[in-house]
Amino acid sequence: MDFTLNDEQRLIRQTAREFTDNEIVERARDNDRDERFDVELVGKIADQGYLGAIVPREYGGAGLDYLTYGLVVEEIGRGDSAMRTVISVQTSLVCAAILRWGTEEQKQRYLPNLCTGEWLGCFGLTEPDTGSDAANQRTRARRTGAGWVINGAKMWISLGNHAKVALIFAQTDPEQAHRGLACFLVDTDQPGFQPQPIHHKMGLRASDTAAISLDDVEVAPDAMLGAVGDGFKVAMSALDSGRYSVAAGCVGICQGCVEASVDYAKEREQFGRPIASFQLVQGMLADMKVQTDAARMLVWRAGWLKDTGAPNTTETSIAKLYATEAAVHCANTAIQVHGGSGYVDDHPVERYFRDVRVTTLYEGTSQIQKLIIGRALTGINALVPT
Ligand code: COS
Repeated sequence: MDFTLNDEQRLIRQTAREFTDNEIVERARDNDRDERFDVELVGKIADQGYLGAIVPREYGGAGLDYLTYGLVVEEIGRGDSAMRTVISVQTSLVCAAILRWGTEEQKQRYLPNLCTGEWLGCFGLTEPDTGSDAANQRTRARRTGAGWVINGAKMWISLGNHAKVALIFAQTDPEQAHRGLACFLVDTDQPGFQPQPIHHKMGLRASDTAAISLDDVEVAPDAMLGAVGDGFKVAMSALDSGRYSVAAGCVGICQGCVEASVDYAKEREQFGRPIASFQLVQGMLADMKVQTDAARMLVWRAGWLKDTGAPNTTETSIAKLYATEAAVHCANTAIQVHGGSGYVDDHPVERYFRDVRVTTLYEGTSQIQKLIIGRALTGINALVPT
């Protein structure tokens, strides 16, 4: 593995860094305070090409490889996880699924609009009673003469109130378990599709999150992504991309914690000298730095594997597990370095701490990642009774 970035990758990373500092960082605190989903900023992110980063140019995307996509996501994640979530959902969960499973007609119809940000997309897998056990969908799809009718509910759906298209996972035949699942491309203007904003979240307050009810939502026969029975694989393959994106965003949080803490520790004086000169403070900075570098290496390895086309589900789970837990640790430690100043939102570490907490929960909890890794090690699926 050669991790030397080429000139183009360095330029793309530098551009993403400057864009983040100039456009995202300055709005992050106010958007967080106001729980504002900043549509104008999403438009600027789309103009940068980040919403279709990994989509080939022929469908309107930027045509980046995964490693380079990870560099962009890291930079945006350093600025604001709410905006990073927009990229992760749109690019990894929605575009990647359409790219992998869509017919040519579906790709032509959806991808250009998603890449330009004209349309946002959301990923409707989680339900009020279905989280880790993703195969156990309560949402039902019933075949009719004219197509399908969907009934059910989805929960914690990022971009759900603003999306124009929703990937909705539904069970067509409960007796088939995961082999009865199907994924539908649902137009959110369709009667019966009703999103409700979820407020008062601990973090990601500037991210749009919805509870969605689906009451007799009619979808056309050609609105299915893949075939009946492919739904679970559509979801899992999308999560292979989504987890990578979350992990890359968490490397950004780690990096942001290191930079903010080093700056603060060199400025802040106690006992007549900068706190950066104390060994215990340097110890905290060193711990953060080691975790940041280790997380980045794991993300780059997963990205490199994706780019070679090799299987990478386990390595993606390793990167997601490590990077998200490292980011939780770094955010907590960064507040320790900042002392009381880190307890208010004058410094980004307060927001990092709240925003990062969800990353060990969504797109598969840390426990689910451990089960995936444990299964790869032992060959035993711990979720199946022996
Ligand atoms: N890509 C494509 N297909 C995959 C896949 C992947 N990464 N992982 C599994 N599959 C396929 C398998 O090959 C299998 O196919 P067959 O039916 O042809 O044999 C099928 O999917 C079922 O796989 P498996 O037996 O591994 O399913 P499990 O029920 O054991 O999966 C886990 C368990 C934990 C892996 C899964 O339920 C999971 O990831 N849960 C967490 C869900 C999640 O992240 N929720 C958050 C929602 S997004 S915010």
